[in-house]
Amino acid sequence: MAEYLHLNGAQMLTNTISTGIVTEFAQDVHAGLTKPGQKELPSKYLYDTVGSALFEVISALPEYGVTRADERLLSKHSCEIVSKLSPPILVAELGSGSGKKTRWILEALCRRQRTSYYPIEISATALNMCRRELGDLDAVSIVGFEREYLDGLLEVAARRTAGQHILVLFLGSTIGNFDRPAGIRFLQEVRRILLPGDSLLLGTDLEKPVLQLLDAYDDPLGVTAAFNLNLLARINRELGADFNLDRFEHIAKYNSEARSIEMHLRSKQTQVVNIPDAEITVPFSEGETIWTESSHKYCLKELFQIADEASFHCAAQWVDHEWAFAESLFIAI
Ligand code: AVJ
Repeated sequence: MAEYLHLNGAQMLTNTISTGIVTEFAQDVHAGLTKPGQKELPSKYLYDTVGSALFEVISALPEYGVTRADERLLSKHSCEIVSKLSPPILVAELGSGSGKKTRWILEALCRRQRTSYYPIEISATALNMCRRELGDLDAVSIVGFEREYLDGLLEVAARRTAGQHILVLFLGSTIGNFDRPAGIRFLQEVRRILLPGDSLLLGTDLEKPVLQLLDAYDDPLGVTAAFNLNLLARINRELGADFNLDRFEHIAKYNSEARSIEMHLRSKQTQVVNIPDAEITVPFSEGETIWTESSHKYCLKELFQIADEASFHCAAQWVDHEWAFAESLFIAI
């Protein structure tokens, strides 16, 4: 124990001596923009108050069918989905977003039981939207966790009473933001927190024609561009940086090897940006990009394999045919 404290203290000391960088956001910006080769920023930082609002608008765009497909499937099939679970169930959602599509699952569950619902979100804005959206469901008690997914899920698991099963919702194809190996590792971590008989409802966007994807991630109205550029605006607001947004542009490109659509911010000219709170000055050459997000697309078959690799059994799938998207129900084995 003493050893542990000692090591910990030493580590903290090194950190404070070498840098005055205080927030995790500043640390991640520092690491991503000083990386040799491709500069990058973690996609989770797209969702501040402005970014969360812009994502809601993206979800309403005709070119972006992901959220509507997810909602359609849940509105049509919630009763059938819930019928495959053994009660009593408590619900944990990784990244609740606005909570709109979760309503269908909660209503289906409420026909059988009072339901505890635990949204887990790093975005306080999204948590508030979700509380407002679902607050009217009388038979549902909502306790939100402003945490990283796995930390939040551990908290939920600690609240499980004997005989209760956990249903984890991971909707909207958020898993697509991980590359394939990291996605599997993440599901393995989720599985480690669960018990046999618990379940995971996983929403995934499916492979579709490249032109359709490019339109979905670079819409003509420029909402996705604003969503992406807001990350630089956020660094200006929160870290005192001097990004000139006119000197960067949003681009979407398909990575056929990874089967993912990528968002980047491309520097239109040679320039230097100061980010005081991340203690860096960042040079950009003309055409250089910051990689901000990857959205991986799946095929139905590989989801069975993914389930196996994470010690789940894929018990059922529901597919939307208007916009290729699937819900897969994984049961922990
Ligand atoms: C919310 C992560 C599922 O990857 O499609 C939308 C985010 N990025 N448009 C996605 C997003 C650009 C979205 N997810």
